[in-house]
Amino acid sequence: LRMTNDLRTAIAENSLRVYFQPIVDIHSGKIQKAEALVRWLHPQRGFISPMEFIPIAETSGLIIAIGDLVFREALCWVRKWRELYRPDFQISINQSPVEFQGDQERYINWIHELALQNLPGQAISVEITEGLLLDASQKITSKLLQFRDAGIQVALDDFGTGYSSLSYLKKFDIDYLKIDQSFVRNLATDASDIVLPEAIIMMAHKLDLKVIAEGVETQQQHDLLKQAGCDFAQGYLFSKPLPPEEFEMLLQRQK
Ligand code: G
Ligand code: G
Ligand code: MN
Ligand code: NA
Repeated sequence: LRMTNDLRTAIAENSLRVYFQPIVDIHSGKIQKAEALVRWLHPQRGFISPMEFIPIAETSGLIIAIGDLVFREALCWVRKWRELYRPDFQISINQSPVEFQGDQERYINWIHELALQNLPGQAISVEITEGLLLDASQKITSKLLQFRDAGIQVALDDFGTGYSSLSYLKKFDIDYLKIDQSFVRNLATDASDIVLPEAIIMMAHKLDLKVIAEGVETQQQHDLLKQAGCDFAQGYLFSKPLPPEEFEMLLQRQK
């Protein structure tokens, strides 16, 4: 309860921060996208991980305000970065299941906001988890269609760790699979570990999906994934999540 109140105050006082982690096109080496990751700078406790406060935000309903805040912040930066550095730059936004299952009206507002700022839907993408697709309710389906119609892309986050709802990949219009870090971690130490990413990449491409590998920390992991045909990579090899001003310096340097 204490945490909930602190979190409510943090939102009101604008002390949540949005960091950005680069997503690199494996073939050109260029930063083409970023994932928005929220950070809470607590006045006494310092930075608190979203792993700790997102669950609290979900049960208290504050997740909606947090998601909207991340969306607005992402929009502001993606607009600038498309103008100055990369016309097709995209920022991906995490949507927790609770949040995604909420009111549809909210995403109508997002789409409206994009239009107001003269941004195409492709300026953002939404990361959801596999579990959501298992519950193939009308509510889920209509939201995915709503995104599709607006040009907003959809990524399946943490792919391979959940329910592996493979049949749903065909059924729903998904744009990206994000291979979970756990498949990337041992890539260099165990040669046979490339087998699963390879299979995921091959399947994804047959279904016309692009693949983003997460948690890429070493050049060796990167090279193996590149060889396997992976499209994008994200991880400490390139950069940890950064405050927007620092992220912008990376983009500027690559221009
Ligand atoms: O950066 P990392 O420690 O930052 O993130 C931890 C977890 O918190 C990840 O699973 C990530 O998806 C989640 N997360 C980070 N930012 C957001 C956000 O803005 N919304 C939601 N729903 N989850 C987020
Ligand atoms: O669940 P999701 O994939 O949205 O969360 C991404 C999480 O992974 C964030 O906490 C982010 O800070 C973290 N992360 C990003 N790159 C790396 C990496 O190269 N190694 C590790 N261990 N974690 C990473
Ligand atoms: Mn994510
Ligand atoms: Na992930």
